[in-house]
Amino acid sequence: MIIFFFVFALAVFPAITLAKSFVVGDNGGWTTGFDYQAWAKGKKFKTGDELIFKYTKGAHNVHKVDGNRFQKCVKPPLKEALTTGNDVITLATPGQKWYICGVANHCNGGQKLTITVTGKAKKVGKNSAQGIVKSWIQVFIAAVLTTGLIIIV
Ligand SMILES: [Cu+2]
Repeated sequence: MIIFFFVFALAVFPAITLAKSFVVGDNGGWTTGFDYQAWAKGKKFKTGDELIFKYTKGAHNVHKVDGNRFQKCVKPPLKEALTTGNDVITLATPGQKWYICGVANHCNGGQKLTITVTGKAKKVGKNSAQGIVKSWIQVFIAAVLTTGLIIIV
């Protein structure tokens, strides 16, 4: 019962809805031979959300590109690539975004993703712990609401 109220309280508090993190390709990760447009289909990307590109370091990388480079798989200089194997990109502004892998011919092989981000532009906090703090506040408020509901009932 308590858990039910807790979940209910979380659900009815949209004002502080958490930003979402999307692991690109889910368990498949960022790799070749994967249909990223199919993966993105039906997902709602909002400003403040994160994309996480997971891959074996060295096997792939991530370039944020424009639509033209995306179409033609034109790689930017390697030094501009994200290469950690666990690259987190915060979607700070609305609009269409394009990402490609710059390793070998992977982009031509389909390792590319385009998404459309909705929402208002957000200042990306320099402190990445901000999101975690926010989530704890949400849990706290949910807990308070839950307690309140239990007392009322
Ligand atoms: Cu690749």
